[in-house]
Amino acid sequence: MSEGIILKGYSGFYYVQAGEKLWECSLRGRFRLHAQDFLPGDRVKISPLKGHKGVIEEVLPRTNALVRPPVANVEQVIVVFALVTPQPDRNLLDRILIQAEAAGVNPVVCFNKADLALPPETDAAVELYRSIGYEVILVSAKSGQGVEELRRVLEGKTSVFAGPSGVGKSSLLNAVHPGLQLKTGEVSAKLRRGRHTTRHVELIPLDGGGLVADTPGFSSLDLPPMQREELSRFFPEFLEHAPQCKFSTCLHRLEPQCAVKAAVELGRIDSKRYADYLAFLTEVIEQERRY
Ligand SMILES: Nc1nc2c(ncn2[C@@H]2O[C@H](COP(=O)(O)OP(=O)(O)OP(=O)(O)O)[C@@H](O)[C@H]2O)c(=O)[nH]1
Ligand SMILES: [Mg+2]
Ligand SMILES: [Zn+2]
Repeated sequence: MSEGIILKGYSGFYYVQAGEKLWECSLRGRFRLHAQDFLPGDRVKISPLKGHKGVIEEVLPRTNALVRPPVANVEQVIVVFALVTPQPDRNLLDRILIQAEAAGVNPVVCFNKADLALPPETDAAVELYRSIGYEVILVSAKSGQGVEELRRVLEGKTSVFAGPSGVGKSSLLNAVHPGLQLKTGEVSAKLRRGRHTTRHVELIPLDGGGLVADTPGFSSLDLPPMQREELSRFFPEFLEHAPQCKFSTCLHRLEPQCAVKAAVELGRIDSKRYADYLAFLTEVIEQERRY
């Protein structure tokens, strides 16, 4: 038996890389009812059949798994948004950051289409997330700006791209890895959205070592299950203010003498981030009721 990693699942088969070889594997009968338990990124034991065909015998324990995109054993999430076309959906960006942190995966924010945006606009988005403490890179699949930096970020690690349709995830991978020829699609002029060109999650081995998943874009994402008190830990910029709140249990919403709200009013915390926090808090409280 040899050990390998699932690169993708497609119409009942799993493509497993073991050593230099790519195996087309089916599942043992007893696994077939649980096919959703096999994700790209899963480490598996396979026994070879004829040629490049094999059977998955066993799946090894995971270190983590993301819900969207569904990939296991991830080391970092590259959160890809376009600076324009489509305009960044900041609420979704903040959700993806929370998902990554809750799964224990390092996020890297990647703003693409730098060639289309003017400096004041680009600086605002980049500076905001940098000031919070996130690693941010500014790239253009079209002009090549930042592509070398992205290549270095991906080298030797298992990464996944996450973001909406049309932001340029596949285009960036094509730029990072010449010769790849992943399909890319226009952004609809009418709907100002991407057209869901990428249909499946696929881990791609990189020349410099490492794997990166190209993934279908998505526009909604549920928050991970948590208690209401936990939410603020996903907003690192609140941390220095929260100890000055009058109540130690402050949810930074309606409570009097809240230092977080005061910081928002003084412009020390971004008001859109705070608005996302409040919207997420409502959602978390609704979720709590359902458990
Ligand atoms: N101007 C400009 N256009 C870009 C850039 N990157 C991608 N595009 C264009 O944006 C459109 C969408 O690119 P894709 O790579 O298909 O986007 P995607 O994120 O993979 O989309 P899905 O597969 O649908 O999730 C295409 O028309 C690309 O040519 C860029 O840096 N600058
Ligand atoms: Mg794509
Ligand atoms: Zn408070």
